Amino acid sequence: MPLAIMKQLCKITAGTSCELLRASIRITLSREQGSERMVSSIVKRVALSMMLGGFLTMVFIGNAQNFTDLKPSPQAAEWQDLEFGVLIHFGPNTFLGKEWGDGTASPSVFNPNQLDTGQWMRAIKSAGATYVVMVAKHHDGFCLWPTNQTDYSVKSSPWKDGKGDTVGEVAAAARKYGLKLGIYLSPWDRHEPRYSDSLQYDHYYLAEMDELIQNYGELVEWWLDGAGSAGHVYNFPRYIEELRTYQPNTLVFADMALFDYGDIRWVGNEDGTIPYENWNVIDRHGFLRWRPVESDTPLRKGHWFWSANTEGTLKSLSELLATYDDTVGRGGQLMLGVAPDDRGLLPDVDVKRLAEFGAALRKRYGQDLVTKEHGRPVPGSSAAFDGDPNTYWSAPTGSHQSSIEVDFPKEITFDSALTMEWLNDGQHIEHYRIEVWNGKEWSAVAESGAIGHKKIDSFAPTTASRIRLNILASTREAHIREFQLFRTGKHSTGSN
Ligand code: FUL
Repeated sequence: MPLAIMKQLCKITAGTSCELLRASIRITLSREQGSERMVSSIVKRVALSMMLGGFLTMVFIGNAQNFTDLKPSPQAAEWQDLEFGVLIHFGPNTFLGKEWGDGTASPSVFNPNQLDTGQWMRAIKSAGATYVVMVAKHHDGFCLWPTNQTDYSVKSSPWKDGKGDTVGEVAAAARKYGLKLGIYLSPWDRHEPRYSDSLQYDHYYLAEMDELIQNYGELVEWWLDGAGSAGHVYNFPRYIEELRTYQPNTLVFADMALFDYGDIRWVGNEDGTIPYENWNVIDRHGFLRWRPVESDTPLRKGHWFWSANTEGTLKSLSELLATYDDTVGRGGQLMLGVAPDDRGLLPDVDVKRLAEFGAALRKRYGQDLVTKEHGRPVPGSSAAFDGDPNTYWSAPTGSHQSSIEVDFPKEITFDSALTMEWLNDGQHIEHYRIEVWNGKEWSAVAESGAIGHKKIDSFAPTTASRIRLNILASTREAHIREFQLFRTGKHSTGSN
């Protein structure tokens, strides 16, 4: 009997495990002569613990995760290339001067008489944004598309005699102007009576979501706002299942406390700052996930919705430029909030500021000195200096240190560097210096840690003809999409 069991187990377990099992049975047999029942039960116990051990080993190996081994999905890599999006808030709050409506406002207040989503998109585009996320429903529960799930929507408003569809107009204009589209559908709903019943509300949210994900074309981002939801239980896995069915490439933004396994994480503030260092892989309850960060911040300080007499809160150009450097320049996504006014137009001052922002960004980072001043990269590294982020240079396989260098026919003066890591194989660079040759040795103008999608370093104006990116530590061989140099004239802030 014990031998039969052993043979069975030998088929289940393999190699050395089987040897161990045989040895343990041999010992058992010699000690427990004649007690077949006892042997059999010990064998069963040994077998069980070995099977359990094997199972746990398999689970462990299967789940073994390493921060720098994780890679982004193709969708995440593409989304990170978008870098700068705009979040649009518009609804009854716009007409009532509120930030958070309580869901009691009459739909009759929603009546923009000059609504022009083309004007919104032109202004957004002028800032250099690549996509828009439209708030289809804020916490007040009012739906900006003619939903069949509630009467609390544009259908009950005087705007276009209840025949309008703001989400539809935004979707059409975004496509016309070459901007990708995302949707914000607030989980917290202060109007809908079913909100008090989690199960019923899940059905309601799902039905609303179904309309939005099936009728407005491809969506690049689905925004789950965590505000107001403390204590409410949502069936997020079900929502995301539905989203993935119809929009398999949409990335889900969510505060980590709201939804454990979103695709994009909230930065934790609305100031337009991403704390450095910024790594894309995050440990959430022991589970590692590629979850890049997004920083949402409104164009008018403290105002996601438009309200009268708040022009003074409009961020200055220098604040916006600092925001860009502290978000995109730290490898994250900038999500800037804009708010059409009660006419349905972006106010002139906002339009002007957006255009100034875009122009200043192009002035700062539009003309790379490496290409402009005919920089000559060391052989083999030209892909990092060609101004094309679709090509990249790779350090020798398996290396943990490497450098790339460029020299110029004439000295150049520069005060900023923009470096992009190719992330498709994971994020690897941990420590680097930007150095100039002073005739005798290399000296550092900037020293920093993670690079990630994009890293902007700023320093005092420096003049040199030989410049290098010296990668001092990378968990695997480094991959660099771009190493660009600029003379921006910005105030020196040192590297971070
Ligand atoms: C927050 C909301 O409460 C604000 O009203 C706004 O929508 C912002 C983008 O997210 O959590």
